Amino acid sequence: MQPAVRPPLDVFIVGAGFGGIYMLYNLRKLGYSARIFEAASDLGGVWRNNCYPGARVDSEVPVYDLSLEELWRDWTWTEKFPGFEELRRYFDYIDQKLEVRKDISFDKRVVAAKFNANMNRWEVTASDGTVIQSRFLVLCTGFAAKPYTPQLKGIERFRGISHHTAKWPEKGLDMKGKRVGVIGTGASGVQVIQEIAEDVEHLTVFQRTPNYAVPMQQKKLDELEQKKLKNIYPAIFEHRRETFFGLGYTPFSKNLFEATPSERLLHFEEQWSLGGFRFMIRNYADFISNQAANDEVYKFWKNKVRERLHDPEVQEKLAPSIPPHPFGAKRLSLEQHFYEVFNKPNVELIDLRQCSITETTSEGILTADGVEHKLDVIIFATGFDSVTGGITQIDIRGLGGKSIKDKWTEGVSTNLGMTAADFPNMFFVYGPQAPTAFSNGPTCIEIQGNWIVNCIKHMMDNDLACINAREEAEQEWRKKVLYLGSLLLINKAETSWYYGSNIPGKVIEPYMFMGGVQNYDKIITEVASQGYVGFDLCSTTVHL
Ligand code: NA7
Repeated sequence: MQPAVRPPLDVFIVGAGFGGIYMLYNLRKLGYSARIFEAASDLGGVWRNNCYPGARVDSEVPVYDLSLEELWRDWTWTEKFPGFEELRRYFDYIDQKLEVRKDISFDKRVVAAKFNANMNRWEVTASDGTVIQSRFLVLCTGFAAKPYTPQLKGIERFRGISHHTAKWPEKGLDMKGKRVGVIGTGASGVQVIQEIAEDVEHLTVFQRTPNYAVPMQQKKLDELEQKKLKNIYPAIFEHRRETFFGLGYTPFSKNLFEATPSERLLHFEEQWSLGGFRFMIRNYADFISNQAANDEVYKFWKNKVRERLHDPEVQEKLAPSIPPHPFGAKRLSLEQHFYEVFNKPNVELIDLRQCSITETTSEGILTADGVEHKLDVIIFATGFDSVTGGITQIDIRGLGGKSIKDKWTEGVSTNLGMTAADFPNMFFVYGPQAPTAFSNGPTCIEIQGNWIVNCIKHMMDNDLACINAREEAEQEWRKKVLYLGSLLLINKAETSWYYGSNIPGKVIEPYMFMGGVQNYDKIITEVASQGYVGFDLCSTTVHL
């Protein structure tokens, strides 16, 4: 039996996180029909899948809020960096206010999308066989939608429980009194390690590259304090889009060696104690492009971390004398008591650079020194096929049946980090070659979301059937993205999802626009105001 084909929608959206909700609400407000398919069973995007112990956001509120419809007026956070449970409640609250759920189908994983050039329509298929047609397709799949689990030899033999942090069981997992191994010490690893260390019987941390984690400086927030601040929230939201990382932290303009050593020390200490990403963003302007300046920052960080660790061997593993990569070349993580965990008698740190994993046994993990680490639970905190994975895991076919995955085999090319040539009427939010994850999520999503909504409106108002990015515009954009990446020391990390080098076989290149949110906003606004220069807009059907 053929699946039923429904009448076309104006816009079909994939994903019900911040991006999808923002798109849906704004499109609906203009009177367009729009629908979301979401693979998970509820709202929240990344906060639906990442429900491991300790999962929380690294952007502080209210900067992490959606600024939409003054939602913030009736919402009060309890923590400066909220955990996933509170973030899920925030999504419920958004639904209460904006009634988004009624236009979302949950437990619907989109597996394919095909552009019909005769009708200028996308035909989207879900894993249950549902087919939907729409004029426009907007992918809001998020930058961390495809978890990566390394294929450890013998993993099928392991008799205990194993989970990736981003595929954590919804009902949770009781690890009290268990022997737990965590592979990976990125943002997720840091969070889960510091959260469970107290409760588990024994924790074995398998670290490949030390994480340059900095203090989150978490804080409880009360209602009164937030109430007092609310009159400046509109200014905060306005300001965040004018800053490099969209977080509202104004960067520091001075170069490191222009400051005296004592001035430097005071500045480092100040940013360190203010917490969050300030130690990175408000650090000296040249630390991410000048190796000598970077070395000074690393030295400060190393000493701070070492002060908190008792065992010199552990100090050397977590904060090595010789940095494995420049400070900030990989995304820093925010920690609360991560380093103190390694002073506990029930916690063991295995440095995989000295002694790698050989295989998984039925009882645990065997390392190259012949030691079998006996485990009841293995946690893979091993990251994602980031930025592109959420898009390429869907079989998306544009003009001439060309697939997006094939298009990007030799490297990513997009126009403005929102569209791709030969994939007409398709947009993506918080994806490749945009400030994605090199910025605060909601800031980037709102900037891109507004641009896409306005573009769709322009098409509708002018009876245009089709918008397609031009190849030459795409090549220009790619050049810009690669050039901006080359200015930073970021390309010096051996395995980094910023560069795709964390995934075996993935093309190694900068996957994001690293030129700053405010600059990105200016560029895309200019393109629209010039009548979508770099795009072909047509009122008739496009054929290859
Ligand atoms: P990340 O930051 O990609 O971290 C993954 C971690 O897993 C990292 O420490 C990796 O070591 C480690 N890893 C990956 N593969 C292996 C293998 N094969 N063996 C051992 N260790 C491995 O992912 P997260 O989930 O922590 O964070 C992703 C982003 O999501 C984060 O930045 C936030 O923006 C939210 P490596 O450093 O590559 O040596």
